[in-house]
Amino acid sequence: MPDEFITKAARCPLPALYSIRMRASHRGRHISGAEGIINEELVDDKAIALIHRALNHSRGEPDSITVTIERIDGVEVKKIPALPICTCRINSGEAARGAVAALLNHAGIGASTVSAALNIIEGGADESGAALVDAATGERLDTESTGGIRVSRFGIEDEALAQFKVAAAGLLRETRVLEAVMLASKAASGRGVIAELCISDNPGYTTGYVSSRGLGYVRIPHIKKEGDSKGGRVLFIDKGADINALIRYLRHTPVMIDKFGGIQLASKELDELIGIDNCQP
Ligand code: PML
Repeated sequence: MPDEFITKAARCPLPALYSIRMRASHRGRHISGAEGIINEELVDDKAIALIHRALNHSRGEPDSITVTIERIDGVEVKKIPALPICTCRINSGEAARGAVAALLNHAGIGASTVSAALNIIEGGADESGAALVDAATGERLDTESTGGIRVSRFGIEDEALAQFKVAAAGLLRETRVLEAVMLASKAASGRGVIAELCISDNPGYTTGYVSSRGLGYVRIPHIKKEGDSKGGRVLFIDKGADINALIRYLRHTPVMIDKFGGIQLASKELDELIGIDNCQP
């Protein structure tokens, strides 16, 4: 049959998937970034939403916004489950620091590596990506570029998203949490990643998280003071990991979350979280 008689639907029986990524900056300083993997028919709306978000960010007005839209063709999309979500009961900055150290220690990361990670995040280097840090020594492993490694090309399937929305009803900043959980879930699925620590660089957002495959996604309120725009991510990496392969995976492999991992809305004591070894009820 000549090509012109083959309808678009027959050539593309499944809707095409697109990776969409936004990055905004002001004089080279990172303002915001966001992304998703979405069906073709959502691309216009998502692009507009990302531009709107870049223009209305509490870190300031950007002078450069880049939106990249890329069709995912001929590449296998890896499916992963979302990490389960829970919140540690915290009422002070000091308790938050203690919880970060205890949770990471539970994941096998020593105190000196935790303080190396906090120095990177709070050093004010304004990195838009994640720092990769040797879990045993605290040494920085991503040396080939500045700005860290952006964990990229991830999305969530409709059913898992619908389950998240029902379960997270009533949660403040639901979209921010969802995006962070998606990123943390992709990061945790990378070979050699032991755990992650994230502190938001948004000056008005004081909840961060520690995540790992064993702990799940543990939210830590009061991880920084209101008004502080220093933040970032550190991924703690196992000694024998193939760093180049891991960086390729984190940046380029398309990943879809196909299972919602559950969310516990009521916060839990640190001891309880460490005792049960993940966020599942
Ligand atoms: C960010 O977007 O700046 C990081 C978000 C961390 C979200 C923590 C949470 O509330 O679960």
